[in-house]
Amino acid sequence: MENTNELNLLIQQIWQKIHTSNKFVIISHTNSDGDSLGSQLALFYYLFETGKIARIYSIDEPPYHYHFLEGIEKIEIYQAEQHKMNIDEADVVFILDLNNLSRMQVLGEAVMSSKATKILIDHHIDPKYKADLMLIDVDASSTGELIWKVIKCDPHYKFSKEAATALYTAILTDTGGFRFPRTDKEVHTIAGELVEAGADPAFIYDSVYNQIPINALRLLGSAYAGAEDYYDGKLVIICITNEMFKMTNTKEQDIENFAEKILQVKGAKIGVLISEIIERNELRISFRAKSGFNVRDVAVKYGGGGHLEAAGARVYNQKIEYIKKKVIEDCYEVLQNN
Ligand SMILES: [Mn+2]
Repeated sequence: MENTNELNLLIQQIWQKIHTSNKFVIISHTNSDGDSLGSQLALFYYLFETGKIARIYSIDEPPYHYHFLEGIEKIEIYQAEQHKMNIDEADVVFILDLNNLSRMQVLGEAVMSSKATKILIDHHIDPKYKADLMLIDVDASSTGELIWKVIKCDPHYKFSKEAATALYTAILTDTGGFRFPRTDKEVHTIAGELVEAGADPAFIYDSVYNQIPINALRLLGSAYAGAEDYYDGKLVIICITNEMFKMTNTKEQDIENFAEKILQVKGAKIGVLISEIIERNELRISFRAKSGFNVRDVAVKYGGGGHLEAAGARVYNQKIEYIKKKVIEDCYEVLQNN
């Protein structure tokens, strides 16, 4: 959203709605990440600490390297028989870091059929769901940053250590450790306030990033060894085949954060990671780019999406060599247009 005043008004409106409501449900996307989990938990703590009733529902388990977050056990795996009533009876359902409910299976259906006020808070473009209140700011570093702004409307609230840790984690991870282009002064100011409220940067960094299993390190080694570069090194591609997963005894969850490492190569403007997930006959394509190179449009061609500089797609029943060749061609256009 371009208009700051409009945005601030909306943030105030959302907080007013919180202030006058009592029962809340919070949901976010599948394949949880630091931003989705941190945003959900921070909002949960805020609601809980100000005397509201809040529940978090998910359709999958949070990854192990986020288990250090206080309150992670508050995230309940959604069971219609047990939980649908709570969604029906909620005053407000928050939809965080997510703009497409159709990917949420039964949980998405339950939210859509509920009479609750739906509030969507997100920083991705092109929403596919229309909520009652939509706080979408594509310039925000993370959904966590937007949650921070909403909570800051409360003149009486002081961030607890738990809420601060959750939000710091959200911002840390969605800025790739304060490195991505949208990491501005404001992001650092917010982070500073969160540290003041008790978030421990070294502990959080260590908990999130320094947790890779030794086998994942071996997989990364073989992936690095096979890296290919094109167009004077502006494009670097890494493929992880089923064979490589097998050789190192690793799985899909072991490749988290691999894609962004590609941009560490000198001169690389676009990094692509293609992973073969044989159980689903799927190729998972992750795109990362330096500022100004729009890889989102490439991801969209393959039925995916994301941010301008960090996007992804999944294709099915295709050969890895064929997709790689096509992606290389598509990236040429992005490099040309810049
Ligand atoms: Mn996010």
